[in-house]
Amino acid sequence: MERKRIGSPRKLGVESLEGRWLMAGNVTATLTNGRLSIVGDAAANAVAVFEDHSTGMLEVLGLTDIGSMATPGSATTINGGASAEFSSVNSLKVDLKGGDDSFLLTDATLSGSVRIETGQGNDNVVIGAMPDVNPAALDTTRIPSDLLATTFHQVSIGGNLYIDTGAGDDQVVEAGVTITGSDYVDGGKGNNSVFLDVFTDTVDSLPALGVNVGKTLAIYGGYRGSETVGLNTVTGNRAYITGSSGADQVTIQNSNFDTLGVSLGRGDDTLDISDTTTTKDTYLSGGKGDDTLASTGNTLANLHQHGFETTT
Ligand SMILES: [Ca+2]
Ligand SMILES: [Ca+2]
Repeated sequence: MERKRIGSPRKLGVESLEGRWLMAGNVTATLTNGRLSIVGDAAANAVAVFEDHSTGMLEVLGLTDIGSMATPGSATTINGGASAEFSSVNSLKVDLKGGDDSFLLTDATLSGSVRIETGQGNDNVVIGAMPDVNPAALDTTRIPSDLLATTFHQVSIGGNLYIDTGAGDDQVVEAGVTITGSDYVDGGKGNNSVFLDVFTDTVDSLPALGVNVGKTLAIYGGYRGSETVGLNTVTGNRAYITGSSGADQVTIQNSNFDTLGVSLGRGDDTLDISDTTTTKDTYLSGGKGDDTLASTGNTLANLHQHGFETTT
C-alpha cells in the first residue's frame, strides 16, 4: 500500500529550534502504583519514552528535540540527569506544560492508558514509528543505537490513548500503534495537524504500519485555527473527526470503520476520502463555507452527506 502525500505538513521538529537550545528544562519522572508520571516545566522539553532492550525497563530519555537531535545545546534533563528507567510501568501520564515541547513514545507495550498533555506552545507528539526523522541527523550520543536500528517502532496500549496539545500550532503523529480502548486527540487552539500513519517526503516507500483502534477514534482539530488531518490504513469501531473554524483539510484513505462521522464546521473545507469502507453508518458534513468533497473507491454504508458545495 502506498503512502500518499497529504497537504504540506511540517516536517517533525524543524521549527522553532532557536530557544530550545537554552531552554531544555527539567522533567520529573515518578512511578506510583504502576503509573509513570512525567511532568515538564515552562521550558521547551523534549522527551522520549521507549523500552530499553538491555534491561527490559521503560526508559525516559531527555533530548534536545525529537526531530533534530543533532542540534547543539543542552538536552532536557530527567530528574536532573540524562535519563531514568522504570520497571513494571502499566500506564503513562505526561504533562509537559508550556514551551515548544516534543514527546515521543516508541517501541513500548503498556497494559493501561496513556495520557499526554503538552500545554501552550507549538508542540510535537509522536506515538509509534518515527520514520520522518533522518537517522543521519540524529545525535547518537543522546539516542541509543538500539533506537536507531530500525525505523519501525510499534506501540501497543491496553487502555485509552488521550492526547491534548493545548494552545499553539501543534502536530500529532501516530503510526504502528494498536490501542485496545479509544484514541482521543484534541488539538486545542491554533492551527493543528493530526496524521495517523501518514508521513512526508523520504518515507514514501515504507509500507503502511497502520493505526488500529479498538473502540472510538475521536479527533478534535481545535478552534480558532485550521486543521489538517490525514488518516491512512486506520481501523476502528467508530471514528469522529471534527473540524476547526478555519479552512480544514481532511484526508482519509485505505481505512475501515463501522461508523464514520466527519463534521467540518465553519470555513472553506476540503474532505478527500478514498478506498475506505464503513459497515454501519457514514455522516459527512461540510458545514458552513464553501466546502469540497472528493470521494473515490469507497464503500460507505448508510451515507448521509450534506453541506458540500462541490463534489467530485
Ligand atoms: Ca514544557
Ligand atoms: Ca500546544
